Amino acid sequence: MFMILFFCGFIFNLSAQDLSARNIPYLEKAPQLDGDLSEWKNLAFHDGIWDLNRVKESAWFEPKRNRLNIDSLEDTNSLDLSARYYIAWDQGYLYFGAEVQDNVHDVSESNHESKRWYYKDAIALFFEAPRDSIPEKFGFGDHAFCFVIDTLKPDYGAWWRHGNTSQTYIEEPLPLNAVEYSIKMNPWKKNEADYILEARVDMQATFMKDDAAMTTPKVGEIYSMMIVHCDPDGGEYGGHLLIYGKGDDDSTWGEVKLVGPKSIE
Ligand SMILES: [Ca+2]
Ligand SMILES: [Ca+2]
Ligand SMILES: [Ca+2]
Ligand SMILES: [Ca+2]
Repeated sequence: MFMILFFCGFIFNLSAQDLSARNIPYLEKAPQLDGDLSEWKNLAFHDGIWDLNRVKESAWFEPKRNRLNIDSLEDTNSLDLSARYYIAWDQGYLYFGAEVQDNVHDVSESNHESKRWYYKDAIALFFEAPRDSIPEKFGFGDHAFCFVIDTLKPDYGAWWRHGNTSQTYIEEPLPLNAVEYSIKMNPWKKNEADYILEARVDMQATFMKDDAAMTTPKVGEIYSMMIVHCDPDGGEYGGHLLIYGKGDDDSTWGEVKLVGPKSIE
């Protein structure tokens, strides 16, 4: 009996570890949003390089949604998409960074609509703040911050999909006072389609806008998070990597926890 309990406890511990919150560290010094992440990337949450092969090994992998396109004209031996993501916070902002190797830059499409960031090279951060146990699709508390990798920064370039108490899927540009970002193309002088995104989103102007109960973020708070990285490369809907979640249902998004500053050994 004792052995069975011990074994069950062991299995439970393993799965608890697997589901444990990813920690998002606090930044004591605000970064310069200049397309160079060096001053804060080691102080942020990051967990290595993501590409399709790694996503295929993940618990949330679904082949229909997670795929990359190799166009018939592309060199099939070349790298399609590989990225590192960095996330941090302070009292005012959530910070996002991404260092991306890409083979084809593609931010235009024939059926363009402002809300169609997912048909362009784009990185979207999906958050539920705070996390709850109710499965919702862009309901109250759900936010996607979507950055099209277009250095011209069109008005749809920083997009906000969210919900409130009466509506789901509200689609609008992030208000100018809620976002600041920079994109650096070809940062390593290796490939013109490579890029770095460095961005911040004002939490008061987004998470707290329609939620009277939402207070200034504090250490220990639990949110949900998913990253959606779009890479059409001349195709239609094209390539997508879904990381830490399975789609618009927020109950599939991974748990993240706001923590204090990270110490670097
Ligand atoms: Ca910087
Ligand atoms: Ca690509
Ligand atoms: Ca929910
Ligand atoms: Ca691309």
